[in-house]
Amino acid sequence: MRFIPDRKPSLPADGAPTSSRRRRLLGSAALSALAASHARAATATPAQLLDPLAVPPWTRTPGAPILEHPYGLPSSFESHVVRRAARQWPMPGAASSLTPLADLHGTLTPNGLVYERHHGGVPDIDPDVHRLAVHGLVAEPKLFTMDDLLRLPSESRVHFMECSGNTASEWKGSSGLPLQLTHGLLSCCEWTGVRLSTLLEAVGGSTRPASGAPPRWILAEGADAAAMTRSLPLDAILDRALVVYAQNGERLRPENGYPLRLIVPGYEGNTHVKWLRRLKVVDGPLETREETSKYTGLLPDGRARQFAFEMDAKSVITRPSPGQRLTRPGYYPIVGLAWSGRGSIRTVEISTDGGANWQTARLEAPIRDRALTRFTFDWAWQGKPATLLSRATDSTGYVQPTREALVAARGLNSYYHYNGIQSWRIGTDGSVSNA
Ligand SMILES: Nc1nc2c(c(=O)[nH]1)N[C@H]1C(S)=C(S)[C@@H](COP(=O)(O)O)O[C@H]1N2
Ligand SMILES: [Mo]
Repeated sequence: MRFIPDRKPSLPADGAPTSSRRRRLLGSAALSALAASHARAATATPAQLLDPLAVPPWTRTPGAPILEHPYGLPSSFESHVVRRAARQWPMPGAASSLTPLADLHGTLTPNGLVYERHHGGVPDIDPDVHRLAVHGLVAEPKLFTMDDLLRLPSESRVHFMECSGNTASEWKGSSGLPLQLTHGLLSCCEWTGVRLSTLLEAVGGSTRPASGAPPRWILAEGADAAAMTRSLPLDAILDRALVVYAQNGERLRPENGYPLRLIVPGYEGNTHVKWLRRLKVVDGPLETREETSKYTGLLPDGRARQFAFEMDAKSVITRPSPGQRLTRPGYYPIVGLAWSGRGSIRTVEISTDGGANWQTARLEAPIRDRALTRFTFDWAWQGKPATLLSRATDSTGYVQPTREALVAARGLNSYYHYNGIQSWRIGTDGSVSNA
């Protein structure tokens, strides 16, 4: 069983990230002000320290009792941090909602904010009745109950999931939309379940193909009204794919596949079949609807890209982003997220002048395989117009392309797999827009 250890970020004693650039940008005035307040804190009497602090209403009475919400909720002051839909869907069951990336911190998406994409609504599945069939080219085909699966060796891994339709809004140029609606078909969770290879061992292994036989594929099918079905190249995903029953420490949410889903790290979201009820080992792709009529990309020469499984390296600045505002010139951290379906993130570069100059951002550890990685770049806004860009390079050396390069390679009939460099425009008034 594989175990990916966490690396702790190296922080100095005061807990602030090490950056001489940041110190330089903060300026000596800001630093000496900081030093002065520390000195005051050291010499002031307790009475002086408390003096300016009024006693607010919530300190004057006892707070709410325990178990007011047996399942906890965010603060009522955070009620704007919710999933949103980009448009009114004609059939609300076949729709998507997007993750509010600009309001999130770190790299894990809270379960209630994981983006949703359903083709036939969210089924209400009784886990005691649900079964997973593993059959086809295997030694001992089997029906698993949830209890059977919970008794198999499990592992927990952090991976991003991105719908291949994410950011399709930008194919034809800047959409003007905010981050949640351009990049919000993206989440990252700690998933817990059984490795696909472990599951296949539990059915006696797949029957060995004769030499010269076609490569093995596996068909995954969901129990929802859409019966979402995809074929996947088995040997490529065998050691990585997980059949999961939990996300971020609790059982899957209904909208994310309760009680069971497939996670194929790095592959387009559509292959992460939810409400999983069947895995069939086959000797080639079965050319289902979702891999022929959908989830292919029409190229300029009239041919279509099929089985473009891996999500190419991509990054986006989450702060500042459209809808936010810089209130005065001075220090701003430019923060964002980078990810790659082919491995880990090696570097993220930032330009604040529309791509003329690039500088390297800091990456926050741990930098995990096929997971969101957070970056920070220390920046001083001069109070003038600026155009902010981020560009990711992954562990294979692949560099996130410009929109122009993508269009040159794929044309304008493509919808899926848009990973172009995103630009945010800062106005003289500090406003941020997607222009
Ligand atoms: N059974 C089933 N699995 C499914 C889907 C679906 O509609 N039905 N949608 C797919 C698509 S297109 C995506 S992007 C992801 C979305 O997963 P999420 O809703 O948990 O974010 O699930 C995939 N798995
Ligand atoms: Mo998707």
